[in-house]
Amino acid sequence: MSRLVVVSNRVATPTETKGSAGGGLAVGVFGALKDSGGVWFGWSGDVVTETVANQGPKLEQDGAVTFATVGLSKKDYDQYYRGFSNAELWPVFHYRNDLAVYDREEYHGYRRVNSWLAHKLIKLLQPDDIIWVHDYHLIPFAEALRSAGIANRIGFFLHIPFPSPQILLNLPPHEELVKSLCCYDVVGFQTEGDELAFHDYIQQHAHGTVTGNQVEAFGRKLQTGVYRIGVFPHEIAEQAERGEARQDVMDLKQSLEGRKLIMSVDRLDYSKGLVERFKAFEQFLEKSPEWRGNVTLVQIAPPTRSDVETYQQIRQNLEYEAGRINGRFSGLDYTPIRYLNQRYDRWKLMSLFRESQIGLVTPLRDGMNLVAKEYVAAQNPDDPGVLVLSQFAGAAGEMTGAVMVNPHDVVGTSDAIGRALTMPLAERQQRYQTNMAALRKFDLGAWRDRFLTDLRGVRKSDDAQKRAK
Ligand code: ADQ
Repeated sequence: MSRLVVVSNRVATPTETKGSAGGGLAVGVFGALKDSGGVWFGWSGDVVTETVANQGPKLEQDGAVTFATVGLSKKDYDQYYRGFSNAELWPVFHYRNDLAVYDREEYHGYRRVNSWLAHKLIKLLQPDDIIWVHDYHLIPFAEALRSAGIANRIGFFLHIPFPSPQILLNLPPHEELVKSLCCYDVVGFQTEGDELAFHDYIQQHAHGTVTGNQVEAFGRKLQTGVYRIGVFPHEIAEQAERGEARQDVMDLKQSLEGRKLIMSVDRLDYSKGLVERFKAFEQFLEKSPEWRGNVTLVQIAPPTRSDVETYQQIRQNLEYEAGRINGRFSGLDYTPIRYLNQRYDRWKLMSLFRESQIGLVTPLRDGMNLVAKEYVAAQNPDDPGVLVLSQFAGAAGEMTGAVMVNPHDVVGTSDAIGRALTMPLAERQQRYQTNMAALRKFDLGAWRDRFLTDLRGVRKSDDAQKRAK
């Protein structure tokens, strides 16, 4: 079997790839690397001097897997990561053109860093390697490799939504970016809607053709596919069960004094619908005085990208809203919203999910949303909590046992909270079983294996190009 090379903006540390310490994705990708041997390449997360950056990549060996990381200079970090990736691509791909800040210099920096990273990787490549590139930071990566004569099979998976053409057209270099995507052999999306949006762009704006999942555009042939990312439900259930008896979780339970618990966990990001969620909870307390003092919303939201201005604003907004709502409904021994800005160990999060009666997951737009899936997997089958889920999360396509909401509809979400809190056991169990069946079918292993099977199935790129002519 040919070696696998994974390329992502951030590389997991060897510890994060080990079972309960790390996130599911790191564990899943590492599993594939271990099986075929290979390299995981990307940014170390450090900002360093240009001299140090140019010395990389730093190599760390773990069995058959090499972790290869480079630091970024301040200028590269600002233009490639903070700038074009997170202040332009992220908002546009989440349908928030109003928050996007386009800066031509940053875009050039984004392409320059992609090219620089590609050249760093070339030194580590073998002719038969298959290369799997992840996410929006690295759209031009394959193009840079192709320009240097690399003919290996290269696949790309987009973790976030692909916007419909009418939204994408707002992004000044939209055509160059889609052209760059066409340099991959396989391009994978989270949902059918994302794949369709890409096909629409190809047909309507790139003079290309789409036949089934085969795309021809910009003189290249590629295939697309839908690969719904999942979790390992069995592993999560074990973590949740193990955490139940630990002191922290018992302390939380005691501090709730028999109150019902609603859990929400998100990175602090405007796409996650946190302000709308707080308002829906406020509406619920306003309309249902009998629940005041009897239900607590725990919102865990560790800050991310705090050097991007829109992220500073969302943080301020949320602190204000939490304070305002708590001011309205708190009692001497009751705080309706507990708002925590920390990261927690996975077992702790999973056992908090298990203790709660509702998982409130209401993003305004989300590629998939793994928290929704983790919430379901962590439940006690005999007495499961209810997932209340936004229709705009990719996960809504499979989690059909959730109570579905439109997060912009504050009253509708508030009604859903009331319904979930009073839902009879039989209905909760039935919804849980429906969701669990989907989780088992589309687990993290299936996502990874299906993508890699498709990528291994394409011919090397020079053959593909000859066929395209
Ligand atoms: P994210 O936007 O980061 O991912 P999500 O899919 O929910 O969103 O994954 C977040 C992960 O971080 C979850 O595993 C969660 O448990 C963990 N996490 C969140 N807060 C935490 C905390 N305080 N402490 C510890 N862990 C925490 C992007 C896309 C998603 C897509 C994923 C995977 O935006 O749509 O589902 O990639 O493809």
